[in-house]
Amino acid sequence: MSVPEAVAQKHVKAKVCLVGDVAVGKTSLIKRFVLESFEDRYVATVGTKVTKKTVQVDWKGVPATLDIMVWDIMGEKGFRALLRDAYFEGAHGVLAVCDLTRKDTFYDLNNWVQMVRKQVGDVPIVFLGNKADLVERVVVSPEELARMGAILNAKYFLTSAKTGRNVNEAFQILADAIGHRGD
Ligand code: G3D
Ligand code: MG
Repeated sequence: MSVPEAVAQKHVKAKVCLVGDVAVGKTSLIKRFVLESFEDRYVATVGTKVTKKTVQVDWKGVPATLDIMVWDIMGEKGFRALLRDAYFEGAHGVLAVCDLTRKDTFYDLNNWVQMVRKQVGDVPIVFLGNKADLVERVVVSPEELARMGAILNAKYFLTSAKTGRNVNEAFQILADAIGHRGD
């Protein structure tokens, strides 16, 4: 009688929410991460969309397959308190995105983090300074992001949904942080 050689790997699931001002690139980053594509045509969307991507992580030290359920906010103008509860309910981690070419979106990271902490407590948060490909238009420096990250206890990445720079890396670091906590 044959014995199966491979023991089934642990399989876990996590909810990740993207936050950040309108047009910073949240939907584009998700498309890049999940579908490995970038569409130049902007499609205004309404409601919330969830997509899934599977990555490998250490789950409290044990290798595991993690299904990341990625939640995208759409129509941020209508992002009222009622929607907020449902959006953040049970979130394990958050990617907070700003547009490196618009300073106000960087300052708003602070407000987004306060909202996240209020809604879901102390989950891992990673900052993404997005649109790093628009080199001549960048007005937010890596040092500023680093400082904000240190104050708000978040790692940060300079990303581009357009070129793909650091997109997988940012999602993986967040997945690793979620796996490290393992809850
Ligand atoms: P949102 O979901 O945060 O609202 P979107 O943002 O993903 O819809 O992106 C808003 C606009 O920024 C889109 O352009 C999109 O193509 C562009 N964008 C997103 N990420 C990047 C990036 O990394 N680099 C560059 N150059 N552009 C990016 P339009 O012009 O269609 O509004
Ligand atoms: Mg969007």
